[in-house]
Amino acid sequence: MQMTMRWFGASYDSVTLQQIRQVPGLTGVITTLYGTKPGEIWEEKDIQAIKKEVEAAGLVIAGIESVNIHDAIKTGGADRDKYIENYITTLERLGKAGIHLICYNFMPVFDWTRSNLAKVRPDGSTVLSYDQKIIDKIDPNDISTAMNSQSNGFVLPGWEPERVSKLKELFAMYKDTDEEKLFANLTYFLKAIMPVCDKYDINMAIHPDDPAWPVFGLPRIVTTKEKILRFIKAVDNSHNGVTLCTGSLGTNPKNDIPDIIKSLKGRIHFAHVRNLKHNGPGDFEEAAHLSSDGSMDMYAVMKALYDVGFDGVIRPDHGRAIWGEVSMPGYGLYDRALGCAYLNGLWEAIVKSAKAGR
Ligand SMILES: [Mn+2]
Repeated sequence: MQMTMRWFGASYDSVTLQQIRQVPGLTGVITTLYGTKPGEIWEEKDIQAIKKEVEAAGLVIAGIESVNIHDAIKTGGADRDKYIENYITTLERLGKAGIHLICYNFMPVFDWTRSNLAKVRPDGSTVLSYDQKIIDKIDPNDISTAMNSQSNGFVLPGWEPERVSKLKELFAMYKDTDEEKLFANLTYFLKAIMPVCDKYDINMAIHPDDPAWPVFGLPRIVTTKEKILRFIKAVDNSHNGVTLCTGSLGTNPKNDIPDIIKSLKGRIHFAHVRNLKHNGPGDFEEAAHLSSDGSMDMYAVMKALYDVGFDGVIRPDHGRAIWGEVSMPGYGLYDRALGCAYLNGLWEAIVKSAKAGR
């Protein structure tokens, strides 16, 4: 596996490439052209510039998170083929630049959602949390204001103000999009892009919906083992794969993560490994990576990845805010670095035990 950290680009991130470079065992970053909008074709010069910048710091771009999907593709709108063509052009340019991993999501209207971006834990650290009872009281038109008011001044991925200013329009676009239509639109998109993925050996890794249930009455289709296997089988090409995000799938305690990993052998191209603490139905908070700090068995997760022969890119996903660091919520340096060290430690123990036949 290749250990990485997400980096949003020098103009958007509080963490520098030089700091990331000093995390032991870390060789790459997951980045994006953060200023681009869904549907835009990425400029070759911009791809080259960020590649050079990352490589100058002694790192590589291990993948892109995300190349976002235009709403016309998600809703099956009249102009979706134009946006799929744009997406293919971007993939072609990324493939030519030697980038072979793309993370994306297929969530309607809203991206990842939380009710609190700085819940204070007993040790004084703060974490992102979600409580369905609080979300149920929020008008969907106010959720972006609620999220962005807690962003520490950073632009939150998926919550860019220019997008959320068009909420009414977006809800109208998705009016007729139920689960089945969303599924059909996803497979239509995947079938259209597979040839370019084959040509440039690009692994597409869909990110699960977060949380893993419908929010504000909008359909969500990347939430359970059965639903994931359905579109994996519908477009049966190894380049059609997933981002195994334990923190997203794990929001639903019924999701057995090691079992999901085993069922997706060969199709997990990217892993986001972090822990959560369940406080009650529909109520969870993010935790430190260590198993004992949350509700998940992180050893079992890493062991399952090892057992299916996972050799893809991994990142610790989110971290807590600790030691007074101010960053984009979930994306400080300190706790993600601790997460990297812990996951690397688990992995080393698993590999050595397996080799010793224990
Ligand atoms: Mn994730």
